[in-house]
Amino acid sequence: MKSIFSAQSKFHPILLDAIELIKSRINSLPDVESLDFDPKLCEIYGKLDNEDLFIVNEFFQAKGFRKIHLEVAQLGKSLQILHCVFFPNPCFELPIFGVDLVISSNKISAAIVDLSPVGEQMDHLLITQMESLEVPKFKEPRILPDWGYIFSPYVCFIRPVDLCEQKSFLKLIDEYLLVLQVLLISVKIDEYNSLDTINRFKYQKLYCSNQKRNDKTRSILTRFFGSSWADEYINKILFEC
Ligand code: BLA
Repeated sequence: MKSIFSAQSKFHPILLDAIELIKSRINSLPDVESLDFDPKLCEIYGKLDNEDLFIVNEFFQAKGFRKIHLEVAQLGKSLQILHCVFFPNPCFELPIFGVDLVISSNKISAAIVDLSPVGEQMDHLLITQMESLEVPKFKEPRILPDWGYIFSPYVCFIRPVDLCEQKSFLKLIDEYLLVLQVLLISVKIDEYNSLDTINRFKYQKLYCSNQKRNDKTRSILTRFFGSSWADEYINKILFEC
C-alpha cells in the first residue's frame, strides 16, 4: 500500500504516517496473513466531473482478529480518508480497534481513535493499560453523534489544530495499538459457542449497525458512487458482521 501512496505525493502527511505506523503494527501481529477479498471492491478507481476517485483496501487476519481492514481513499480533489478497523475474533476477549481520519481541503476535519468495548464491562487489564496512557489535552474536541455510544470512555475524537496535535494523535493511535498487542499476550479465549463469545459477537454486531448510521460516510460514498453501490460497500466491506 505504501508504494501506491509514495507515487501519489498529494496525500496529507498525517495520512501517510498513519498508514506506516498501522501497517507496522499489523505486521508485528502473530500469525498475520493477507485476506483475499472481491478484487472489484478492493481497488476502486473512477472519475466524477473530471475529478479522480480511488479507494484502496487491504485486509488481514491474525491471531485474535477475524478481519483487519485498512482503507485509504481520495474522493475528488479535496477529500482524503483513512479508515481502519481491527475486528476481533469473538472467541477472544479483545476490544474493537477503530480509527478514522477525514481530511478536507488539506485540513483534518475529524480524527477519531478508540478501543471499543465488546461487553457491558471493560476488561481490567484494558482499563489499567488505558489509564496509564498520557492523553494530551487537545484544543478542539468534537462531540460524538447519537450512535457514538458504542465507543469507549477512552475514545479520542478531535480536530487537530496544529502539527504538534497531529503528532500527538498519531502517537495515540500507536499507543492504542500497543495496548491491543499487550492484551493479546494473555487474552482469555472461549469456545465459539460459549455465552461470552456470543455476547461479544452481539456487541460487534451493534458496533457495525451503529457505524452504518453514520450519514456522513453514506452521503459521501453516495455522492461519488451512487446509493446502491454505497450501501453494498458499507454492508460488505466497511461494516460486514
Ligand atoms: C465522520 N466520516 C466522517 C465524515 C466523513 C466520513 C466525510 C465527516 C467529517 C467531519 O464531520 O468532519 C467519511 N469515513 C468516511 C468515509 C469512509 C470513512 C467515506 O471511514 C470510508 C470510505 N468512522 C469509521 C470508524 C470510526 C468512524 C472506524 O469508519 C470510528 C472509529 C467515526 N467518522 C466517525 C465519526 C464521525 C465521522 C464519529 C463524525 C460523525 C458526525 O459528526 O456525525
